[in-house]
Amino acid sequence: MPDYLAVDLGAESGRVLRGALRDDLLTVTEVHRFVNRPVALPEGLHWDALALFADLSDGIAAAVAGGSEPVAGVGIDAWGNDFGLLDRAGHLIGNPWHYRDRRTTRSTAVVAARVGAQALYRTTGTPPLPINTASQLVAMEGSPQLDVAERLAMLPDLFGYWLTGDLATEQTIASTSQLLDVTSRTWATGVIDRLGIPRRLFAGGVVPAGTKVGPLLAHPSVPLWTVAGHDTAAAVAAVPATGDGFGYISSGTWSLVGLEIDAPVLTDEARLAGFSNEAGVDGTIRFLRNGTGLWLLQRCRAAWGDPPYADLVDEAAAAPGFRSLVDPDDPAFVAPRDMPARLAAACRASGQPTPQGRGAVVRCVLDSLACKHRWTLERAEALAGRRVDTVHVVGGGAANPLLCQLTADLTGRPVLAGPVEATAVGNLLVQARADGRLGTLRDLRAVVARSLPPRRFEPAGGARHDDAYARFLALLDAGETI
Ligand code: LRH
Repeated sequence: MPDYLAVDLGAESGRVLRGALRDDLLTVTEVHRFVNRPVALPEGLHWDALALFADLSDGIAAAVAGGSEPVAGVGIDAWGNDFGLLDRAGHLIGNPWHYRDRRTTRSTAVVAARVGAQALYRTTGTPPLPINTASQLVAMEGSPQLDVAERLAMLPDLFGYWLTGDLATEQTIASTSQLLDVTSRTWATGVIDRLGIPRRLFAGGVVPAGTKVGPLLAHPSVPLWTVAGHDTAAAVAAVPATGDGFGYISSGTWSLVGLEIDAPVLTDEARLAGFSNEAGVDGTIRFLRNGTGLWLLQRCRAAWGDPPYADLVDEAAAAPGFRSLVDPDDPAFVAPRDMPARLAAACRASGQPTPQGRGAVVRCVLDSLACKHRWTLERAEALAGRRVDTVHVVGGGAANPLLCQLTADLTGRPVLAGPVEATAVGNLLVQARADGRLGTLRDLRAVVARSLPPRRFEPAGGARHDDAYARFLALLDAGETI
């Protein structure tokens, strides 16, 4: 039985993982891990696409050479929104921008003004966010790079193009652009025209997850498959749910909280609450909200000299709960530096005690994330008209027992935590299925539940959590930062 390789690119690190599917059990081993170091140039913040490509290529070469079984496929997933532009010779023009670069602060208003906020949402299902590809392209207006650009490649597709020489644009990653029609899953040419973005950039069309792209140039016996190129879509595909009544939190740098539904919710309420209808595998819709997640903890940890996460979580568990709360989506927390000081300033500004010491700061972050998880889950349920009985937490946050317990306590639903490697697992299983080895999405999830059984956290309930949540709601009302 052959193995598959997942290239999984995250904002902090990238990995190449090997997946072996034997008797409907998946085992995943990490082959290669590398740092992802954004580069700040005078003009702004970029990804180092060449370093990422060199690292992922090294990982693939090591995996193909090692291992007892042949490799039957490679798939690439990455964060959403970002892209490279190719010239008419197919060469990359400039360095891909980082979605955190500040050049897009005014773009969302421009995008909405040109298309109309309602019409834009009804067509694309995406609310205005500065990180959207649409916002980024509008911010590039007048750039000579756009004059010579012939094609746009979302980042996982760009790396796939470099691996094979063939550019395939995959649906789930394209749906993070705010330029894909949510209903037809083809490029929204009307929106593209109104935004003044050259239509030729989108000439190639869009293919679903599980499409064979072509053989790798460096390893001709190994094909590249499109997987769910958007990491969140790959993670949602790997939620080990056994029924339909579940909500999910893909918990990493971001907290993506939402539901899987069959048809998009395109109401004004959903738009104003900031919900996206992103494409999932098999025509599903990921109705979710992009919220700030463990980014707050990652940046605190960096400010403290990178102590182990486990130490920080232990210290937070020992600190008193719900003393001070912040809205994780407060724009004050977007920039990476001085996070503990920014959190303290937000607590002071809202008349709460400033957290003293690492444990108290981390506790403030985790309590606040759990409150925002509840807020988002309840909004998703109300907007989609559906109540969930279980919340699956997948991704890095599933390894944080305090965050999982607090999320169970606040939402009042059992939390099923794991797999931590959900993005890679989704990536691998989409390939195995495209290769004819699995059936429906439900079958795929059953493999995950059997191979990597989730850990269960029961909600504790109690007035303490409701009081804390009432204070959190008051904070949101005062800040209006949703
Ligand atoms: C999570 C994620 C998220 C957003 C953001 C930029 O890693 O993909 O869904 O698109 O990164």
